Amino acid sequence: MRIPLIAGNWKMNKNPAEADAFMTVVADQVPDPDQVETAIAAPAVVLTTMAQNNAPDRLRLAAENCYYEDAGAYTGETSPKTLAEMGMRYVIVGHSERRLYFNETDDLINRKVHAVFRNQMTPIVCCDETMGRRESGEKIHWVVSQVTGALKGVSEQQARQLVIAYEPSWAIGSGTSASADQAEEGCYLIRQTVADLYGDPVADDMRVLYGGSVKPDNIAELMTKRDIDGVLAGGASLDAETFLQLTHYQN
Ligand code: G2H
Repeated sequence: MRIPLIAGNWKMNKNPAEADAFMTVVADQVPDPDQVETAIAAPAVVLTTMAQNNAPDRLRLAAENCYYEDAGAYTGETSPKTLAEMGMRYVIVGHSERRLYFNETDDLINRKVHAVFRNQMTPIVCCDETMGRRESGEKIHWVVSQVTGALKGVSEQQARQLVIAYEPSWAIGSGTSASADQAEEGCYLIRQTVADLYGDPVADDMRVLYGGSVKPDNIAELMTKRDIDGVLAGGASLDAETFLQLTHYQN
């Protein structure tokens, strides 16, 4: 059985004091991780404080990015080994903003996926899709090639633990989410791609999230879909009460 994962992605928002205030509100109120797992991805500089201060056991911490080497002369990069030592459970890899503004390629993303697994964390691999590609019918090829590229050399055992997020760029930060059916279509395509690569049992274990303008008023419908195992929420994860509403989508 796949445990739902409700993850927030703060992007480049919040300072350590704001992160502390958020944690104080949500610490005892997020669901039991055996029922619904919850995570917050924060900037590395903020994670340092969060990991030291009051990160509750039941809320997983996640990094928004990392480098693919563990240490060395890579000025300005974040070591996956250090993130693991700090207690990170997840690392977002290949978010569309990384692909768009920092020219991240499938090859780079694949190296990062290996680095995250090597350090016993779980990658949340993001897969995007532009409106142009959707309208021109290129969508399937585009999503399949991102998934295939990210998973090159990933073992069957690692693929089972993997999380992949389907995040159509036209829904990101726009305030307009994909419809539940459009989101399911993308998540289904990702699961089928993993099934083609590793077989149905692996694809059945792996979790697929939807991301793009998820809010308390659309999460419940998204979560009814067979291939949607959770969400990656940006804007709606910044306010503690709103994030809590997302995590309690079943109520
Ligand atoms: C997509 C999402 C979080 P938002 O980037 O990954 O952001 O929910 O603000 O669209």
